[in-house]
Amino acid sequence: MRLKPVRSIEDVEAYRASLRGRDVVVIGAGRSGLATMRRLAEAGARVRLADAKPLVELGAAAEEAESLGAGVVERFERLEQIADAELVISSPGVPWEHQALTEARERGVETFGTFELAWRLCASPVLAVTGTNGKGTVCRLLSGMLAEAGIEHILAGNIGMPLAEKLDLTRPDVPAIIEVSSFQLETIVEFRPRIATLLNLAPDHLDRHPSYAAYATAKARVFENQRPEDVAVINNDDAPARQLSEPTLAHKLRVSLATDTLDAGVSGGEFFLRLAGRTQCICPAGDLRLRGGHHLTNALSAAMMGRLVGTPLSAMAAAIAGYEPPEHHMEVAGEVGGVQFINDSKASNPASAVADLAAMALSFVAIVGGKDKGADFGALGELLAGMPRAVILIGEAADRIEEAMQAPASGGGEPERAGTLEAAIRRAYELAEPGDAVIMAPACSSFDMFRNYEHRGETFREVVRALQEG
Ligand code: UMA
Repeated sequence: MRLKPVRSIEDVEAYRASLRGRDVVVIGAGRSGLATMRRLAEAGARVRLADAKPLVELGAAAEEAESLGAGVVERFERLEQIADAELVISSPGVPWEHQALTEARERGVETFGTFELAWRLCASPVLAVTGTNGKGTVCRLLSGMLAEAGIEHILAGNIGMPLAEKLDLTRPDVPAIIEVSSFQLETIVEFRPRIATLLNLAPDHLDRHPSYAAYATAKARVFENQRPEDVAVINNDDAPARQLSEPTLAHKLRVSLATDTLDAGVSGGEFFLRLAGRTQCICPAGDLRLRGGHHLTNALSAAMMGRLVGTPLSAMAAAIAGYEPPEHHMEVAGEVGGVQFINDSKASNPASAVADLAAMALSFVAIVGGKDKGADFGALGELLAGMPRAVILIGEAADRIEEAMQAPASGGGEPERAGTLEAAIRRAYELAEPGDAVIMAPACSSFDMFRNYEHRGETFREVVRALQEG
C-alpha cells in the first residue's frame, strides 16, 4: 500500500515561501532549535535565536546563529526581549507555560513548537509513535523492518534526531517514522500523522506538565487532526490508551496480548496480523530477544505499521529476530563472580522500571532512584517490597520510593541507601548471590546526579569494569 502524505509538495513549498521575511524567534538553542533556525534561515525568514543561557554558554550555537545572520537573545525570560516577533517557535524542552510563551499567546502572537514547523515543511507521510514507554523501541523495530524490505524511510523525532534536520530527505514516497513526545505534541497545531500509534500511558514528566491529565491530553493530541482515511494503532490492553483513542476519527487497529480476536496479537506462540479479514503469521514470538509482554506489544505495533506501508512478512520476521536493544536498555554490562550486571538507565519513569523488573528471569538486587519528577511510585514500591533480593536507593527520590515500599499494600521492605551510584553498585554486589543479577532500573531521570541517562549508564558500565578488574 502506498501511503500518501497529508501535505503535497506544493503545500510544503507554499508554506516555506510564506516564511520569507517573517520575524521569527526560535526559543532554545539545543538540537531542535538549531535545526529549526537553519531551516528558517534557508527559507529567508528574519530569525532570532533566544535561550535562557548567557552568551558565553551558548558558544558554538551563537556563532552559528551569527554566521546565518540570525540574532541571538541571551538570558531569555520575557516577551519584551523579543519585541515585534511575528512567530515564536519553542523547543520541546521549553515548558508551554513559560512566561514568555504564555504572554505571546495572550497577545495573539502565533506560537507553536519546533516539531510543528518541521511537520509543515515535511513532504513525507508520517508514521507517528507515542506513549510513555516503548516508543523508541517501536520506531527502531519499524525502521529495521522497512530496512529489511528495502523501503527507503526516515527515522526522526524525540529519538534524538529533530525532523527539521532530515527535511531534505522527505518525499511523498519516503515514509517518515517519527517518535513523538508529549512535549512535542503539546505544541502542535496542524500535525496530522497518516498512522498514529499510542502504546500506553502512565504518569511521567509531572515536573513539566501541570498534571497527569495535562500529560494525557498532550499525548492524545497525536490523533487530534486525523481523519477517517488515517489509521490509529492502539494497544488495546492499556486502558488509558484505549480511552484516549476513543474520540479519534481515524480507522482503529487494535493490538492485544489478552485476546486473539483483534487486529494483531499472539496465537499459538506466533505473532499474527489480521487485516481485511485475513490472518497472517509473522514468526514465533520467542524470536524477539527482548523480555516482557510489553515488548511483544511493541513488536506487534511496529509490525502493524510496517504492514500498512507494504513491508513483507519475511522482512518483519527478520527484523524481529535481528533486533538488538539500544544502549542503556536492559543492557548486560558484564558479569563478576557469577553476578550479572544489567544497565537499564533508560528506565527513567516508574512504569518502564516496573515493566523491566517484572520481566527479570533471575533473582536480583535493584538499584533505584534519581531525580524526583513527581511520579507515583505506588506500583514500583509494591514490586520492590516483594520481588528483589535487596533494594538500594539513590538520589533525590529515595525518600518517596522508600515510603511507597512501606505502604500498607506492599507489605514493607527494608531498602538500603547509597550516596553515589558507585557505592550502590559495590553494595549491591556484596548483597547478590552467584547466579543473581544486579540491575539499575532508576524509575527516575538522572539530572540530580548525572548529565543525562547516557552518562548514568556509562558510569554504571565503568564501575562494573572496575569490579571486573578487581
Ligand atoms: N531552554 C531555554 N528555556 C527553557 C528551557 C530550555 O532557553 O525554559 C534552552 C536550554 O537552555 C537549551 C535548549 O533550550 O539550550 C534545549 O532545548 P531542548 O531541551 O528542547 O533540547 P533539544 O536538544 O532541542 O532536544 C529536543 C528533545 N528534548 C526534550 O524534549 C527535553 C530531545 O528529547 C529530542 O531528542 C530532540 O529535541 C530531537 O527531537 C530528549 C528527551 O529527554 C531525548 N525527551 C523526553 C523523553 O524522552 O523523556 C521527552
